[in-house]
Amino acid sequence: MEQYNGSQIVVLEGLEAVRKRPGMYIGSTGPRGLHHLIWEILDNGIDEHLAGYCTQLDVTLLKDGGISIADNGRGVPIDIHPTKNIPTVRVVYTILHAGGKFGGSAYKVSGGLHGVGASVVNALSKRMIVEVRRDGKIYRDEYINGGHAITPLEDGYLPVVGKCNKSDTGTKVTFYPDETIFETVEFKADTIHKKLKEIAFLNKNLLINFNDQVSGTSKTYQEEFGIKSFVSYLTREMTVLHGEPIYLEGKSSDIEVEIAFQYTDSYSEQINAYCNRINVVDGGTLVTGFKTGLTRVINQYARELNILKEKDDNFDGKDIRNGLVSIISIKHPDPQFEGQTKTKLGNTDAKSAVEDVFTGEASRYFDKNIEILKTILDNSLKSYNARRASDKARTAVMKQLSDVDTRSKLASCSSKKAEECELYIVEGDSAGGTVKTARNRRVQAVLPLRGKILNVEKASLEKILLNNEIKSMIATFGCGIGDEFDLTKLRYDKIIILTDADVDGAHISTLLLTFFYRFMPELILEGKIYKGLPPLYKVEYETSGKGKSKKQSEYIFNDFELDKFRKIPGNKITNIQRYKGLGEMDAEQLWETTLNPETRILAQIAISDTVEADEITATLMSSNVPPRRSFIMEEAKYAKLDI
Ligand code: 0RA
Repeated sequence: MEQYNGSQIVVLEGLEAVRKRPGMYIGSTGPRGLHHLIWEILDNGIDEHLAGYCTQLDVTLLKDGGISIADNGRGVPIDIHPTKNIPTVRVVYTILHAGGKFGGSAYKVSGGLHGVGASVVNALSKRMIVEVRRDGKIYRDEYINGGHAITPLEDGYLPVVGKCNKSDTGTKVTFYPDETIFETVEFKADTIHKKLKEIAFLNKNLLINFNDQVSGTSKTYQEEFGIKSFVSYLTREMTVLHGEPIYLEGKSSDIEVEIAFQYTDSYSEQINAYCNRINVVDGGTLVTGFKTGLTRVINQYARELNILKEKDDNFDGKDIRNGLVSIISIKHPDPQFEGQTKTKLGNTDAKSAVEDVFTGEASRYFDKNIEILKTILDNSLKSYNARRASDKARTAVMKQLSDVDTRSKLASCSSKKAEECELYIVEGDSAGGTVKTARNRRVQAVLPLRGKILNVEKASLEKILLNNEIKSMIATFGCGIGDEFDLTKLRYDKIIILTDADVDGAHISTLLLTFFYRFMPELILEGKIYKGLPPLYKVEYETSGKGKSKKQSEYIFNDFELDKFRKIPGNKITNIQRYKGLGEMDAEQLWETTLNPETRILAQIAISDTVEADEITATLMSSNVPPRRSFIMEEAKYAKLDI
């Protein structure tokens, strides 16, 4: 192993900071953080593609737990770095780049967790290998234990390990995440597939090969029509109102804008925004620009064509966006990402750029495609009329909400301090009854729901607001709905969904989550929604330590844990009871397993990606597709694992 020089000690101190507080750099050390490592390395290849030098990415999931990502770009420079005096490639992969990115790519970004740099991946890996192909030569550098270079340099340069064609250039990074840092180091092929598909949609024509050597399968992603195909993909299970998505593009003050959108018969709207290929989940200026442009253009046509009866009347933006599925993708030279999670675009020039491009290009498009314009106007008019009807319904509902009747099923808690109160939404009256007996009456309230709740994806707003289960939820939460939603008025710190661990229970919680996501998304975004995870088994067993055997019992929450339990030496299992539903537990058992904050398990519901979340709600909740159990729970964070 080579000697450390001064600059490398600094280097390692930098990477040591990453190892000490990985969460600060990659968000978490759970599966999400783990996969973030891949996205980080992929980003570099995508940057090279954006710069116009790379046409292909090859991702290989290796049998030994590693993953390699290769691009056919220019190859990371291997020359000696002017100030660090080591090969530039080693600088890239071992020096923590706070803020400014190496290479100065015009579109490199610092939004969200993106752009933290390849050195962060190295810091969190037990092994990393970088291979660069340039000038007909193959160079290789290897690092272990969080970024310690182990390849001896030859006269200061990296050794050449092979030859290649002069035109064959690129970079290949292989890494093995450190299992002392991550909760799990198992890459999920499914997660990678989804990401690669998204990357292909956002990077027209880029060829991406995914070779999964673990399962022995491979797949290629390439999208000739980019975000236009992305929209078609999102609407593939929906009823669309016009043939193909509308695709518009243009440039305004150095900002490249692409917009694709299509109307469907759904009652919700979907706007997925990307800045420099980064999903800005909370939208921001680029979304405002699109909304403003769309409202202006459609209202202008509505006036010209005398669509609205009253003279000075206008469509509401919401009327025009009803059933809309859209993608906005912009390329900004200096993006400002805002908000706690840095997932909102702040640049004011992005608003005017998107608005300008949309207004100009959409008018040009609609002048040539009158039929599609008429379809959109007709759809807006329907929502406009429905909105007027539902405004009346809403007023009526709001009046009713104060009636004792709609809230009679609620067993409230005595504390009125929202920050300590919890609301359990329980499937069925009978389980609800037991929870009422078992709970801590001071801070735990119970709202039993009768049977299935309405599928909001398939019902009009008017019908939704008249549904009894939904009315009692709105009344109980206290924070209103839709435009009038006010999180500060929420009466509970946690809203906990408690259903049986069977197909019906999964369906009910999916319907509830869909309702929250569509009408009170802040509840999910602010982490207020949880799922209670009741145990699946009660295991009675004897331990045979030192002659005496002791009878004991334990609750087990899933099959994986049961399997683990069976393998514990010395335990003799005498009985396994499988709980089919909450109703099989008595009050004491229910308290211990599902209500007691000390012993229960809650999964916090989160949304990581608006496209995925919207897509799942829209496609899986439509009537012809059976609901899938894994909805959103895949993103669940365990509030408490150590039981
Ligand atoms: C800056 C300059 C040059 C290449 C790159 C960055 C580069 C970085 C990465 C990271 C992963 N793949 C990459 N591919 C290229 C090249 C400058 C030149 O050749 O003149």
